[in-house]
Amino acid sequence: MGFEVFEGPEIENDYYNFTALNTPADHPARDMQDTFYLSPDLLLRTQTSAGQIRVMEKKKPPIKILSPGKVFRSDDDATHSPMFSQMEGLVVDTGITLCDLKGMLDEFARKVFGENVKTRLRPSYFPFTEPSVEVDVSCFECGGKGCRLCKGTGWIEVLGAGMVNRHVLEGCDIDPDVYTGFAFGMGIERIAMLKYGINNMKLLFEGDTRFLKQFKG
Ligand code: 2U9
Repeated sequence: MGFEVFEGPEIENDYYNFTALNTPADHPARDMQDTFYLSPDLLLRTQTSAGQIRVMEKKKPPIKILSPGKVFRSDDDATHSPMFSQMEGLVVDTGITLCDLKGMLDEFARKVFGENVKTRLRPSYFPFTEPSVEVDVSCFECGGKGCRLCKGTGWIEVLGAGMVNRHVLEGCDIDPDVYTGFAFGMGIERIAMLKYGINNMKLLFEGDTRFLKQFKG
C-alpha cells in the first residue's frame, strides 16, 4: 500500500509519549500504574506513536508510515503482557477522510482474517484522535452468525483508530485546516492470539519449541 516503515526509540521522554499526543499532564493514561518511568522525564514508550511525532516534526505531508515495535505497560495477565508489540500507522495529506481509513482497514482485514471478512467502526475515545473509533471484524470463525469466539455477537474487536487530532498536527507545525490524517494502532500479539486461537499471551514470549512448531511453514 506504499507505507514507509519507521522505528523510533524504546526509551522516550514525556513530551513525545504524552504531551505531543494531546495527553495533558492530568490525564489518566499518564498514571504511574500504566507507565514504566525511568526518571521524572524519561519512560519506556507506551505506544509507538511517540516516534511518529518525530517524523511529523521533520517531514511535511504527504506522510504515510507504519511504525512497528515493542511497547511497555504495567499490565500483566493472560491477555496482557508488560512488554508487547504494536503496529501503528499514520497517513497525513490533503483530503484524507475516515473513508480512506475504512478502505484501508477493509483490505487489512481481508488479508489477515480472510476474503469474506467485513469491518465496522464503533465510536470510542483516544486523546490523539478525533473522532476515534474501535474497529471490529466480522467473526471469521462463524461468519457473523454468533459463536463462542465472538461471544455470540458476530463481531470481534481488533484495533483502534481515528482521525489525527488537530492539536497533534498543530504541535508538529502541520496546518490542520490544510491537512488531515488518519491513524491506527494494534497489538500484534492480540491479533495473533485471535487468529491462531491462543489463550495465553505468555506462550508467544516463552520460546517453547513445542508451541512454536505449529507455525512452521
Ligand atoms: C500519531 C497520532 C495518532 C495511533 C492509534 C490507537 C488508535 C489504538 C491501541 C490498540 C491496541 C493501543 O496496542 S494497543 O493497546 N491503539 O487504539 N492507536 S489511534 O494514533 C496515532 C498515531 C500517531 C502521530
